[in-house]
Amino acid sequence: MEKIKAMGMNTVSFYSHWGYHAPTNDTLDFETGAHDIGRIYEIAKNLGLFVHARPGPYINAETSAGGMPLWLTTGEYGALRDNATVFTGAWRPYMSKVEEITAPFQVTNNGTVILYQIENEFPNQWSNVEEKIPRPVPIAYMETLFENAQSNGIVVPLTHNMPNRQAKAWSIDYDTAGARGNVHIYGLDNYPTCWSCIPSDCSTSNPSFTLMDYTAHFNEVSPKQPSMMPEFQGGALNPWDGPAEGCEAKTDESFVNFYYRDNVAQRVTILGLYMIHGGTNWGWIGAPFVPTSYGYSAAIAENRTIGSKYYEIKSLALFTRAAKDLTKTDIVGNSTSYTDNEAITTIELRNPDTDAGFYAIRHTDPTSSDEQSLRLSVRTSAGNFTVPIVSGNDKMSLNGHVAKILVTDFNYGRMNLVYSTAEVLTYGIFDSQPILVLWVFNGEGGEFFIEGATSGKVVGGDASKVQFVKPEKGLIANFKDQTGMTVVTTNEGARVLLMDRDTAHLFWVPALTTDPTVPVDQVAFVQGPHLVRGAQLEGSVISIRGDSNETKRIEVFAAKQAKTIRWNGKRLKTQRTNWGSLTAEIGGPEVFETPKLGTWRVQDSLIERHTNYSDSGLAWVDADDMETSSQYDDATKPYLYSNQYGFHNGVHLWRGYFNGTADVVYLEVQGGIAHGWTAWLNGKFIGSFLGDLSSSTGAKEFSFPNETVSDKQNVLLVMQDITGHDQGSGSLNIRGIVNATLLNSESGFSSWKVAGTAGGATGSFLDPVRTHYNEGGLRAERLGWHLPGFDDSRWPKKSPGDGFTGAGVRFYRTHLPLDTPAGHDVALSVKLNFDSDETSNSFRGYIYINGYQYGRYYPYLNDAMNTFPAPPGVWNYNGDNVIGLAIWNQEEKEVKCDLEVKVEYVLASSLDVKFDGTYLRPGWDEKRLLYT
Ligand code: IPT
Repeated sequence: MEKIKAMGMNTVSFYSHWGYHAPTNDTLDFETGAHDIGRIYEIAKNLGLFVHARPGPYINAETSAGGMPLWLTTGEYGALRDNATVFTGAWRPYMSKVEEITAPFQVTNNGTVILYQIENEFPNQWSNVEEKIPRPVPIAYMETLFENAQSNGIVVPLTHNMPNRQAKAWSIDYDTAGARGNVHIYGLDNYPTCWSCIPSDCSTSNPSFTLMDYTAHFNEVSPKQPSMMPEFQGGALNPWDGPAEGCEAKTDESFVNFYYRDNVAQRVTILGLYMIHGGTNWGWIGAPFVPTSYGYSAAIAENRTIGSKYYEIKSLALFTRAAKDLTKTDIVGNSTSYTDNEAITTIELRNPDTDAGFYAIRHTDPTSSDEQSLRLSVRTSAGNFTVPIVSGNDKMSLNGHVAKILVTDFNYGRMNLVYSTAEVLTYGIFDSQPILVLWVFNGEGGEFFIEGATSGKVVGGDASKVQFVKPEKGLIANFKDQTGMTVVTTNEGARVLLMDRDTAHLFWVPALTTDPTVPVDQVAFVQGPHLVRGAQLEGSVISIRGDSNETKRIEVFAAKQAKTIRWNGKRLKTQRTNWGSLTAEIGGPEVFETPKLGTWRVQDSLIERHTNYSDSGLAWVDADDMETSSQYDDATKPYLYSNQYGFHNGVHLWRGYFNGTADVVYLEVQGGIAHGWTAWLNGKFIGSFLGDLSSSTGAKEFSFPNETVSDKQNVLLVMQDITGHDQGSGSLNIRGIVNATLLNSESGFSSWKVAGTAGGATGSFLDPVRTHYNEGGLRAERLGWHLPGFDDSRWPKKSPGDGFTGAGVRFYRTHLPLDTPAGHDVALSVKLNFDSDETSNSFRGYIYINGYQYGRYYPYLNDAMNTFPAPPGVWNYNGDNVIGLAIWNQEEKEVKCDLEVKVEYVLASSLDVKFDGTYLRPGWDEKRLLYT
């Protein structure tokens, strides 16, 4: 969140996940571990960020059943996202609780929550959109959600987000039919290059850099509301078959530069980026969720790295934060006739109150990245100009997939920038004197006109590149070939900083206040560091917090009272420049290498396959339901649907008994896209379904090998893993065994038992902190071998790299002692390595870090997606870490797999990753022993 603030953003949005807070239909947890959403509001408030809360009840978000608790998926609650009493009764306690927690944090209570979204991409208001024929049930559902929020004290605007431009739902302006169900602010989501890393996942895919007409859409659907895009593409989810490195290339710094400027040009005044940080929960429609993630190629990467994409968004966000006139504009023109170059199109926005102008220029063919040069005709208070006007100098250029927003009559403090061919980065006011910051692409030049100034001087940088001209109403400065920073002063004491893109990327504007609107006289400017997280001015000391990746000089602009720079708590030898800024050298990070992993120990994690194993313990329940509430009732009986037995996540074990011989078993198992299963008869491996990227069901027929069938009692063990429930209308698709049929058997299966997440059958899960999503019914999980504090001292010493032969599951455990250098942020991930020439890829690996399941590795389906970062708090940087690895060999061949802890980055930082996060990592306890 500090990184979001440092980017220039004024708001953070988060989804709250119903299923995470409601493990059963009569529990709600907003307290344990990381469940307290009130903390998000407090942190946002302390950082100076508004919050757009998006609690669902449905959220999508690549999560299992789109965030619906999995106890809803049995069919007992009828259709989801419906207005029937049974479904309303299910969501009301959760939504009410979120609202109760949120209400005191609203901006109206001096808090931080400014918008509140109900539902998510729920397009069902109209059965006929153009004729506005309403659909009563979804409308009643939306109305109930709306009333619930208001009756619980939510007074900030209620919002919604639509997935496309066709459905036009829930806008009070569009609803001239009086259909009801509308929210206060209509929203439209859009992902121009597809929301998936694999473009064929999207039904329509446009050539790169195609644009859409949002203006016309908002004019039609929500003309009296702010034009809001709650989700605009910030990256792309990465499905099971995606590239390991993600899709940053298609949503890179050019993408964000170009598209986000277009959003501004189309008068989008509420713009949310999905996502700004993090990973996607593996996969998409068909099988989204497992409790692990893979990068979304977001500006703040899953491993918390920031780079050029982050910096490029910052350049625009700092501008929009300072350009208050942008919040109220009309589009007064859109054509190619603004410039002397047909290949360039300009949109002109004007603030009707101040007459400030904003000219957004881009290639007329948006897919073009040719270098174009141009002069632009602007209308200003000082007259009409075609700029740049200084003759003999370069024209403006537009080079690559980029756009520019150029201002006229831009007020900065008491000064007026009549026009500028360089983009405004920001401005600030220090001791009543403004500093304006302008930037151009590396090596480009620019020209700007300051009203009322009569002379100017280059006080820092190369004076020979700057030329001054004095028209009647002020001063024009024209500069060439910008590299680094140039400082210009005018006779009135105002300063202008000119910089190239690289310099702008490392230019920060930390706020000296927690007011999210960041008044321009309450900022500092800092150029140089990798990241500036915050600043404070106290007496003569300007204290700056941030991250450093190298030893370098930084430059700080602050009020004159500041004489010394303190960087991350350390006073620096500070000098003052001729132009009034302060400079000092900051240090780089220390070298840090991960310590060696401790001894690995191993245990068999699948003794349940053997005939002499007793399944009479608490872990198991009889799977004997002859009826189901599911609409999918066409299955062999008893119903082997895991959710109706209280088991929802991860590995499920099914034990089916039959008497006397049989030849063949036919099994149809449903676990979601990329799921797999393996079967053993009387302890002997009979076969596996290794997984499929296009089907959530795996059907197989296996003949029983000679001498595996007894003429007395036989037990078949089927182990399956669940990759999540489908999203949207697919949420009710069942998980479990759809068909289990014996051929040439006298009596067929006589009975079944099932084991899943410990405690599931009785509705009392054992790990409220990490939650039921974190663990399935693997022996290692039920018995808590993945948890810190479990005693493995009597286990044999063997590492996953030693390998093993035979279908089964081994659980490996080791320790990583960490003591990272104080004052550093260290990002760590776990990586699995194996050599496909040497060993089988028919295995599934589950990674646990201090009990958190942080990765699933399915090399048979994608062996490249093998790196799984985890955040501080999951890692303990100040002591022992327990790493667990379950290897499920799906065939008899040998599997071998090494685990490595990787340092993603080491930065000198103010972030305290060594905070005490013990509460997030509860240890093993004896209750686990009951689930043997
Ligand atoms: C949009 C969802 O609202 C969001 O939850 C997430 O799933 C996102 O997609 C993709 O990452 S829906 C989109 C297909 C328009």
